[in-house]
Amino acid sequence: MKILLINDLIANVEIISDTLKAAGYNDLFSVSTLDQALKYIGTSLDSDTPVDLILLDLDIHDTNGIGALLTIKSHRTFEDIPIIALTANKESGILDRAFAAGASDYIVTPICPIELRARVRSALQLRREMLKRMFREQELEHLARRLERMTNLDGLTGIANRRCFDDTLVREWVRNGRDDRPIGLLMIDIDHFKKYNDSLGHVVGDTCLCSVARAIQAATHRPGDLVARYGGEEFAIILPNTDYEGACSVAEAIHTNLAKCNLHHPCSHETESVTVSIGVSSGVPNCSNSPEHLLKAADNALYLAKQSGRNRTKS
Ligand code: GH3
Ligand code: MG
Ligand code: MG
Ligand code: MG
Repeated sequence: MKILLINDLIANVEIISDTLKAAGYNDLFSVSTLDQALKYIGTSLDSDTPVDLILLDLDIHDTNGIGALLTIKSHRTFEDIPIIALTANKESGILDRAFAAGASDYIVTPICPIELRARVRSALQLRREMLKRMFREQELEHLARRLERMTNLDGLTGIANRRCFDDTLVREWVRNGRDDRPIGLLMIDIDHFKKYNDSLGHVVGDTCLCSVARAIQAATHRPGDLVARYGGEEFAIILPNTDYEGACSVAEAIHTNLAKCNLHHPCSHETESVTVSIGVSSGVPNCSNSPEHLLKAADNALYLAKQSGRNRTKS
């Protein structure tokens, strides 16, 4: 653990260094002015191991000790670093002001080595516990973010999963219904994907699913649009505040993007590349319809697109 000593009395510096080094605290850095201290703090802000404890002499001659304390504590990275205040005069009310300014402990000079060791040990112990707690909190935040991703994203393609789709559809249904706005819905299914897998294998099939997901994603532009993997080789898009015409233009963009990708399909006689069929529906949410109606309409349209030759959009 790193200790910074801010003190301009050579005698004190020597006794503190000797005592702490004898106690095994070897990472000790000593400065004699606040400017030097701030410079040191500034450089250790960039380092992995910033200061863990500051010993600050309040009677330092070039500055007011309480002001120095406040200046150090005003650095955001250093607000959590314990500061032990040193003073020759504990009767003057300076200790009250030191604690109010953020000191965590004090030592009256001349220094008693036994007291110094005990107070430093205790301050560093608290610092260690605080670092452990901070680390655990960071771990927990990291886990919470991972869990959130796992709950809402599809593991293969990285786009939203079915659960996220279902939740979003209900939310958008309520929101767009309140504003009397239409929701557009697209159901997208890869054509002859079973044959693709059968001839190229599942691993290549998985890669293809990722490429198709990207091509679909690239066809949407508004922040509220949600592209999801609905299941197997089916995708779905929720387009808030979008009518039939708008939804059909997104479908067209998907066909165009996929054609540009030109993913070779060994068993597709018509295009020789991977294509999709798309069903489109759109409607203003009201009490005589439901998200299920909208889904059913898009699904029926998708069936029609398959029946009438695939690689096309029906609504
Ligand atoms: P259609 O044009 O009528 O949609 O024909 P299709 O072959 O695409 O439809 P079908 O429902 O018969 O087959 C879907 C195939 O999608 C079956 C399965 O091999 C493949 N599939 C589903 N999920 C995955 C997956 O996660 N990875 C891979 N590689 N293939 C998948
Ligand atoms: Mg399918
Ligand atoms: Mg099918
Ligand atoms: Mg299919």
